Amino acid sequence: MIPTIQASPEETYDIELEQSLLQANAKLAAENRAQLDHHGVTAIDFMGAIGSGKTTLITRLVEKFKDQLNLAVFNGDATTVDDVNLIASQGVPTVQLATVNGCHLDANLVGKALLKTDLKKVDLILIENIGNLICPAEFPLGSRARVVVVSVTEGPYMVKKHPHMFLGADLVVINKTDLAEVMGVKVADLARDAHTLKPDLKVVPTSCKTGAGLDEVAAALLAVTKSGVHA
Ligand SMILES: Nc1nc2c(ncn2[C@@H]2O[C@H](COP(=O)(O)OP(=O)(O)OP(=O)(O)O)[C@@H](O)[C@H]2O)c(=O)[nH]1
Ligand SMILES: [Mg+2]
Repeated sequence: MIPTIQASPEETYDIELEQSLLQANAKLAAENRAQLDHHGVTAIDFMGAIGSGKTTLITRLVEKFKDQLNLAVFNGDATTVDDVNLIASQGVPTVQLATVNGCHLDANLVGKALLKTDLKKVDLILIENIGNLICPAEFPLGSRARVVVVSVTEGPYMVKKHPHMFLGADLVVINKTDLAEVMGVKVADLARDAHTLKPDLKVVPTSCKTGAGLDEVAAALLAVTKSGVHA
């Protein structure tokens, strides 16, 4: 028998701290959203495990969008400037969000990045969250849509094991499908697990390497963006 330690509701010191933190974040997220809506700006938050392909997907979307929309990109990265430099080299205004906790972005940091962004000149902000499939789910940022990028190289159980992440998603991208066969992972099984959690969830298989599925992702995000633009 393997011993299990199950946290109990009486452990209130943990719970009280977490609740007030989450409430404070939710309030700031609502303020971010109000500010974005006021300017007719859409923000989209890209979450997913380390290395799932968030930055690569954002670079592909920047290529697709940059002639039709005014873009900005916020890159969550606690340790390097590699991602933000890559995006900046595409000629898009960027802000690096270097978290202290290293495991998720929060609405306070995003609010500070908004202060550094000329919202009158931006239509769409793509936000790369910190690589993590757990904590970011609890910290809304004020975005209009949340995208989860899961790659076949993470194995077959990632969707089942992280339900909160997928329940909070508006779009799931199953990336690196070019490697599915060699990984022995069935894309259809990952999609089924996502739909078991949330039947109406939009799921798009992609390969950022071959370009498969990227037009469908772009179309879905464009629809979200257009719905946020002031008439
Ligand atoms: N074969 C293949 N490789 C990919 C694909 N998408 C991304 N990669 C590669 O996967 C690696 C990680 O991609 P990133 O875009 O840096 O991943 P990330 O999610 O931003 O990673 P972190 O910022 O560290 O959390 C890079 O070497 C990419 O070139 C894909 O669809 N197929
Ligand atoms: Mg990245």
